[in-house]
Amino acid sequence: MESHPCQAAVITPAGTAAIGSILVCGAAAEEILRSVFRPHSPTGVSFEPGQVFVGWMTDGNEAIDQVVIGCEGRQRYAIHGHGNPLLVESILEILVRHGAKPVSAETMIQSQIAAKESATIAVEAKTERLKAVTMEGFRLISNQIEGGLSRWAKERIGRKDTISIPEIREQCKRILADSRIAKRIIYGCRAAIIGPPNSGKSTLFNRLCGMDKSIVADTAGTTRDWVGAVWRIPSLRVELFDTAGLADDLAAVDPLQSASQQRTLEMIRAADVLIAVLDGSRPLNHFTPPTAEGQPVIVVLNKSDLPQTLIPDTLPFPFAEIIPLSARTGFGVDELSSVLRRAMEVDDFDLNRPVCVHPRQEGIIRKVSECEDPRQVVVILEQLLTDSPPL
Ligand SMILES: Nc1nc2c(ncn2[C@@H]2O[C@H](COP(=O)(O)OP(=O)(O)O)[C@@H](O)[C@H]2O)c(=O)[nH]1
Ligand SMILES: [Mg+2]
Repeated sequence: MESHPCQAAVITPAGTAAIGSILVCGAAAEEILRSVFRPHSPTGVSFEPGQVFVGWMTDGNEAIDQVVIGCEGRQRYAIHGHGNPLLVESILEILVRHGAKPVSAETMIQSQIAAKESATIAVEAKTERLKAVTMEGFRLISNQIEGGLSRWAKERIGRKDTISIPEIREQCKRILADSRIAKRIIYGCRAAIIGPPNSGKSTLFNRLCGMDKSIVADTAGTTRDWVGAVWRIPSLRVELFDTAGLADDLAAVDPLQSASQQRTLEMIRAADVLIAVLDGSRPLNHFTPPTAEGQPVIVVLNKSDLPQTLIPDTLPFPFAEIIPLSARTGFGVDELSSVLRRAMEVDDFDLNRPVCVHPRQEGIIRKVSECEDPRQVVVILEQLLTDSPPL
């Protein structure tokens, strides 16, 4: 990779946040910082590893933002300022005007690590964890560097004379299955709230996302287009979608209703899990969720605050879980979060398990699982640890 005397990268996610951080690295980094950073301390700064300084980032005579600079290592400094994207952009722009090259966080980390070590999994993990949407996801990825997938591969290579092909196959199958669950913890999952009209989908959606985003009304067909929001529960960031109620007679009413039924079907296809909301106070009339294969269905028997007439045993479709709930009063909502975690298999998921956190790793584990020869297994596992990092 091309080395530049100073690279600068924003390392906090895009958008408004409490803190915005910029990493500045390279032989010219200290000189650039000295010309744009005005420390509070009258005795000045010595940019030694481990030191932290408070002061102003300046543009000529103008103070732009009060920041903390941490000297993370030799020629490696992290500027932590306020999270307003305009401030972060301004600081980056000042650094660039003084000679720094703007790069993406991924490029910065890859060039840093690639220069020091050849541990491919570490490079992949450190870049991939920038995208983690939960702390558990971040930890799960970090664990793969010393433990997890790295340790698993090293142990297999260390015991190369006793490798059993059926055992390796079984382990690879397990790693690939766990990787699917890991992805949900790292990147989140999508849940579509579906059901017949008027069952309380929008009421539940509003309660889960904590705001009145979807219109609630007694009129069937009120929700025309899907509405999305984020619902955070332990180890999961759930992208929730409220959808138009599914009913054949609505689709026949007019082109608009037919289009919104179509949109609901698209959301269902894109979801990892379906939350089918039924009105427990009425008998169910011709409703079967159009699920895709392997897509768990959680049935919510809504309106539990009213006398119940819907009998769960009579439901004409398979489902993973069923819970009574009242979207109006909030009864059962906490239970729904536990049920969802269970359906997504993230409950009790051991964050030290070996998992793939990069498509290259997945490709290699797949290759290992198809291997017939123990010697070939070792060669491929060595590639897993030492291939050049993908840039
Ligand atoms: N009693 C009761 N009424 C509810 C509950 N949830 C929703 N409703 C009512 O059911 C009607 C339809 O609700 P809405 O959320 O718009 O249903 P949607 O068509 O499935 O989105 C509204 O009058 C809601 O106030 C509930 O838990 N209990
Ligand atoms: Mg609705």
